[in-house]
This record gives sequence, C-alpha cells and structure tokens, in this order.
Amino acid sequence: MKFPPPNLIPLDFQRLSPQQQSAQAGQFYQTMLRRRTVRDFSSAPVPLELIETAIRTAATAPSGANRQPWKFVVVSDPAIKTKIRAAAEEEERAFYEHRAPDDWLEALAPLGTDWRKEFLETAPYLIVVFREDYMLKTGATGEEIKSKNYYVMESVGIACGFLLAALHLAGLATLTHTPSPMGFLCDILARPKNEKPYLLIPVGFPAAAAQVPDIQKKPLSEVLQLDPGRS
Ligand code: IYR
Repeated sequence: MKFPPPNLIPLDFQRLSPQQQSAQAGQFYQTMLRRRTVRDFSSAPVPLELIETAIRTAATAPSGANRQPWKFVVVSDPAIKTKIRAAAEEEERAFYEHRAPDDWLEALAPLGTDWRKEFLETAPYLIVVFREDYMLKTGATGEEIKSKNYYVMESVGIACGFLLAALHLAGLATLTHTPSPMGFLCDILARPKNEKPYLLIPVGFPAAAAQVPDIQKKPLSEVLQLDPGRS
C-alpha cells in the first residue's frame, strides 16, 4: 500500500537556560508534591472555564497514532450526580462488604475509605473520563465503520495525568475514583457503545476541615534506577 507523505512543520521548541531549566523543573516538582487526593469536598462553586482549560490541557497529551481516544464528560447537574452516587455506592458496598479479599481491604485501611461516596454529590463537578477502544463512523450507505485505536490505556492514562496536574495548578482538589465495576456510567451518561469508563474525577475545593491520610511518597532512591545492568 502507498500512503501520502506526512506533512512536516518546524518544531516550536523553547530552549531554556540551564538556570531556567532547574528552576522550572524544581518549581513544578514542589507544586506537584503538594497535590493530595481529596475525599472531603466543599460544595462551593467552581467556574466552568477552569474545568474547560484543564480539559484542553489534558487533550494535549500524546496518544497512539494521535487518535486522542478519550472523552471527558463533565457532570454538574445535581440529579445526575445523585444517580451516579446511588449506583456507585451500590457497587462499592458490595465491594467492601463481600467482594474485596482481606489483603485488599488491609491495603486500603491506611486510606480510611469505605463504601460511602458523599463526594459524588458534594463536589461541584464530576469529570468522567471515557476511553475509546475504536472510533465509530457511519459509511456512505449508512453502515457502521469501526476504526481501531492504539495504546488506548497508555494514552488515556497520560491524558488523565495531565488533567490532574492541570486541575491542581488551577487551585482545585481532585480524587481519582474508580468504582468497580463502573459500567453504570455508560447508562446514566448515555454514552455510545465505543466508550468505556476509565476514571471518575470529582473536582472542587476541599471542605474547610478536609483531612488526608498521613502517607508518604517513595524516595527517589527507591523509584529511580540509573543504568542498571551496565558493566
Ligand atoms: N474503588 C473503591 C476501593 C478503592 C480501591 C483502591 I486500589 C484505592 O486506592 C482506593 C479505593 C473505592 O473507591 O473506595
């Protein structure tokens, strides 16, 4: 098969001075170090524009074959949030009371989580991220055409990382919530059949007295391995 050549344009790259490089890298690290997963939200309103800008940022993420296999569904309607909370709590109750093996419950104990998901109603916005394993198009004669996407899990994971960082930089608190299973989100949010729920992110300001578990990130020496296997 013969394909047309790619359209190439000059790279827009800003070369920084070494001082700027360390300063910006260090500032970003210090900023991200202060991000915490929050489960106790205020219902104080948040301008939609902040959410839109963060989603624009998320959508700059690299993706397999540039397919951008994501949808960011934003929920602000209290009635929809109530439905999502009821469905999520039903699954979560079954998880905590029956499905979860003891070792999983033990791993979760330091986080203090349980089946109650009040944040699904208090947070002003829920961003529900969907992944698209394939694109759905309609052909000339009205037939359904499926076109496969590539590295969907990796692509959507990277976009979610960008989204969490962008929301944090916008001064907002987030929670990466994964009710399991989360198929109910397809029904409540009337998604097309090529979309599968990936992550549910409540966004807002933390409650005034919000508390977080006293947990630590691993030190660099535990997560960075420089040149292993070099002789
Ligand atoms: N989905 C459940 C359980 C849960 C699982 C993991 I792994 C966490 O890091 C946190 C929670 C819940 O949301 O409570």
